[in-house]
Amino acid sequence: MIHCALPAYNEEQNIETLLRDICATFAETLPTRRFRIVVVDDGSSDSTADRVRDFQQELDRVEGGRIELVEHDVNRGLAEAIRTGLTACASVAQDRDIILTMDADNSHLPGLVPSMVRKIEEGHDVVIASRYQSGARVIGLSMSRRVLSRGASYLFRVLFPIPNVRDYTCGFRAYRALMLKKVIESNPSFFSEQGFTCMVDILLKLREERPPVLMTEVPLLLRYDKKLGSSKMNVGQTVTDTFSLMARRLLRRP
Ligand SMILES: Nc1nc2c(ncn2[C@@H]2O[C@H](COP(=O)(O)OP(=O)(O)OP(=O)(O)O)[C@@H](O)[C@H]2O)c(=O)[nH]1
Ligand SMILES: [Mg+2]
Repeated sequence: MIHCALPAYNEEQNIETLLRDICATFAETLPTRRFRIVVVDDGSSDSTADRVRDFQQELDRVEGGRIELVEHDVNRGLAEAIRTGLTACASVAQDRDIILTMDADNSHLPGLVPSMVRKIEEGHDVVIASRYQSGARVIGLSMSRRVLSRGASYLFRVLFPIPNVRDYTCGFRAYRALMLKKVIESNPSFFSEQGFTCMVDILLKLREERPPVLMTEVPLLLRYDKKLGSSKMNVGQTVTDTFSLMARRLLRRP
């Protein structure tokens, strides 16, 4: 089974399109795998949860898939939404399952999932949809955001090298369920980082695991132009948090 955790905060304009796209793509391209989508509505003040409930009823017609909605009563931020989503997936996943995360803003296309699944089947434990692999494309993202992301990628590669990994921050990933379940169970502080740096921190923690966690990447087509509504990311806060995380991890502080 494929479990897909979707953290969603005020995504009423995007979530239904994304869910429809995931269901159609998975049913067509991964017909032998059942799938389960866990939407974590992170205390949205818009109608994100209602949009998901509407679609849940429609999904009765799609074979092999189901959608679950977990609601935070107040907004707790991306890190807590990721924790809730990954924990919900890992707690029921079988060893041979695959656990995905994607942004719910429609900028990540589910058409990439079959090649990510294949990489896990080939033997990798983590597959990252990467903006920095040959063949990747980013459409619609501002130059300043591109420069910041590229700078972060460069610094993390120099300070915390991981074989085959160039994109430390992208939220579109696939994990081998067996590996993720073991790591979550054995490390009570696996989800310790708050803010948008939680995605990097997961990789930095997996980097420390022994035997080594095998990571690889596939080139991402980032369709930022398909995202409706404005960016909710606090860029200044994320830059500060990123430098703080780098310093703490270099000094081996929590
Ligand atoms: N911004 C934000 N996103 C959240 C929060 N909780 C969950 N999310 C979801 O986390 C995912 C990633 O957030 P995004 O805002 O898309 O982050 P990003 O892609 O780095 O930046 P933008 O797309 O420019 O906003 C999206 O699916 C959000 O809906 C939260 O508290 N704040
Ligand atoms: Mg986004």
